[in-house]
Amino acid sequence: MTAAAADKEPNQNPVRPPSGGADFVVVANRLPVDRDTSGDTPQWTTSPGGLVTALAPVMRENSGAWIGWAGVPDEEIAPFDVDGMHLVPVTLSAQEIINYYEGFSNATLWPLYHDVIVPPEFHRAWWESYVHVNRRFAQAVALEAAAGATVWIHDYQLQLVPALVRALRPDVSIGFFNHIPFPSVELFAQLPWRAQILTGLLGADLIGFQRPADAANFRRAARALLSVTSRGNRISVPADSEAGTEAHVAEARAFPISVDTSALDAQAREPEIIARAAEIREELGDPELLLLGVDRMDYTKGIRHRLKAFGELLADGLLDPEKVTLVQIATPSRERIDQYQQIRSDVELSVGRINGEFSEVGIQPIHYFHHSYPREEMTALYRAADVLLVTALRDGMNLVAKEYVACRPQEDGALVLSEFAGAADQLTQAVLVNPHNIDGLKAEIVRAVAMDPREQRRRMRSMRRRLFREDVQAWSQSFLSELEALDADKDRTSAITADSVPARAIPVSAPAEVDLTPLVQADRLLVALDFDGVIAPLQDDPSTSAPLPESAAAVEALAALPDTVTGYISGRNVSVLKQLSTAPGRAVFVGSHGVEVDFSGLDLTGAENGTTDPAVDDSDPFRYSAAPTEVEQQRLEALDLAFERILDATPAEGHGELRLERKPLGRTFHTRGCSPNRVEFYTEELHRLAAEIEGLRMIVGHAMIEFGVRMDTKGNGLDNMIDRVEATAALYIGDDTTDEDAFIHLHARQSAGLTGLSIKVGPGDTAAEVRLDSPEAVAEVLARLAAERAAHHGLE
Ligand code: GDG
Repeated sequence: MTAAAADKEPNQNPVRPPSGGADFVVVANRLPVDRDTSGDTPQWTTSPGGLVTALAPVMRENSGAWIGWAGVPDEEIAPFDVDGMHLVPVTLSAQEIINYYEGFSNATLWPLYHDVIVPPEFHRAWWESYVHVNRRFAQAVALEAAAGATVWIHDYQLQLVPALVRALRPDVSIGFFNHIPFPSVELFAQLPWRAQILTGLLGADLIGFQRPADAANFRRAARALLSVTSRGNRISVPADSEAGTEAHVAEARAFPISVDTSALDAQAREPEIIARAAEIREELGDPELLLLGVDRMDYTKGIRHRLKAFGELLADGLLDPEKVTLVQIATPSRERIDQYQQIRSDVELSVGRINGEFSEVGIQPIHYFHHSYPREEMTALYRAADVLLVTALRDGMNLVAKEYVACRPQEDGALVLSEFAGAADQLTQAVLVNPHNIDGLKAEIVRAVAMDPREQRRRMRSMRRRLFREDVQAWSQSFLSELEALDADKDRTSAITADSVPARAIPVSAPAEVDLTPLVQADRLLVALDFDGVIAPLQDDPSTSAPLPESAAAVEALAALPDTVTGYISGRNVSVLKQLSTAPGRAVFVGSHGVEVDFSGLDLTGAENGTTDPAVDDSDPFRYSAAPTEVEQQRLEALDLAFERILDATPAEGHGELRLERKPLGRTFHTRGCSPNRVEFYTEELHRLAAEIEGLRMIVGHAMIEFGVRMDTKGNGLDNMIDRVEATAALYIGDDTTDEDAFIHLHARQSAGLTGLSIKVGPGDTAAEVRLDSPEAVAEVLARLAAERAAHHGLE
């Protein structure tokens, strides 16, 4: 496949496949487990890390799934559960590990994103593999995510996944977090596939970075290279007809990652850890001062610069090898990549030279370890060390620095920290260094080593306080709640109006022309209807609405048929809707634009037409939906107040007055009967209100504007109804702009295999398939459907 083909292909395949069961999906290159083959049968053990700690509770609460590579090439592994987490392996071939992982991810993107410390390599075969693997990850997400799920994609290996997921599953909420820096546009622009990467990322609703500077670099790159516009943190992403995505807003901002501070602090206080820390010092020959470096063996970590400074300090006599020891742990990493072999030999050469020069019998200035240790040993090392050296040349965050601070319950010790690590933004009380400046680095190491204990305590205390507040749990919570807020916002900013949906002008059909055959023959049919303007002609005073007798008869006939359920989906309250509608005992209801539901009609199969379940207390408006939360209640009160204010300010000229309808979870402002200048005034005021009160969902309809304090739409209501009824086919008829959402949802269900028909009543562009001109025409269609379906069941 050519690179160009790879760019275009992603979205041709599954269109909205049936959704799986996970409400929360984490996507990362690696699953958080390692295979332990030491026993007779291989076992999976969780690899402890900050990300797992932060996300495991969210995963358990939300029936979450984690999608990633299991670390074993060429092996198809079935999904499995470990520690209450559902893990879904994505298979990578040995060749893909070379091209996608070692190649494009770690020899193209990694160096490019870390300020080209080593030159990035650009190879088209690597890119193709990256596209391929990203697509496989996106498909796994599309199959695993439940309807409306939250999907959180991690890191530079998966930058195309957000847009691919958006195209496959427009219903899910998509977050992306970049763990490594995002380079300046001048460097990023080198990437031959820069536009594809930016477009991939912009598929997310929220794009998180470690530092504000990274987020700013990203926004600048998007503006400069894709010609998108941004305002503050928000980028307007245009629709992409090729990918099949609609226009949306993506927010790009910083969410600095952190560590599980309390857990590390608690571990560092355990007697075994304290004893082990003392033992480590003893085994090292009881140095007066213990310096520590902990890094993956990576050229970004500045290990060579650190060793150079340390070696020179020994040579200068500013550090005494008899008193000072440096422990350097460099855990093996990406060992098949040339640049990593190079850094390892450079480091080892340097360690060898320094030790060769300054060691005596019983004295060794550097203890170097090229292997990894259990977490307890790391904590003991942090607890044992007087000074931690973090000299990264570029680092997204650097968790080692934060772990050291968390592991110092006695508030002593000093942290030397590179200003090129993201952690420098939070750990401002560290001894900050520019590792490129070897003289400066040396001076700052001396300063840390000689720091007065009171000064150490003051700095350490302040850093710890911040880390307790800004721990990894706070990090994931703030990211996820921002993502959720954006989702809510989305509903509001896209207040459903006729011009904000992909609508078309379609001709009016005669009732007799509408093809009802698929519905007539369906195994289990849902007939879902809007009420006003569909079953009942519109009235100036909504309380006088009544169904047309022909419609009432047709709905009753339908409700009496086997495997046929009638339902109403309306902006009205469920309780009002029940009174006004026809066949209420058998029907199901979604009221207040999706917020309230009443499916009790489903329990009445076999009961007489029109009877109501005696157990149903219709006077309780919250019987089928939760009562407003405190925040929702405050918003309702704010709306009531605003209503008074608007009435007071109503201009004298004109006639008709704004009317308020109170609903359990919203307020509807009616302007029916008002003169045009008053309608204009009210509409303007109400739009202003939408911007003033947070968390409102605004729906603009015929002579009314509704504000919901809970987020839902007729589209969600219809989905809910289809699922509860277990329908194999659904008809939806609506007349209002609020019904467009239901039409769109029905289209999505049709793509996933449901038999469906959407009908719009009256003029205006619409996403529906068929247009009828009046409620009378609707009555005719419903009567035909009832008669033909009765005949199909042999019930004429
Ligand atoms: C990337 C970004 C960003 C190390 N050796 C051992 C061991 N470790 C643990 C450390 C720490 C983690 O590995 C390394 O995290 P860093 O943040 O320092 O660096 P990267 O691996 O480059 O991580 C980085 C991070 O993502 C998170 O967003 O901060 O900037 O480059 O937790 O303790 N752990 C154990 N034994 C070892 O020998 N158990």
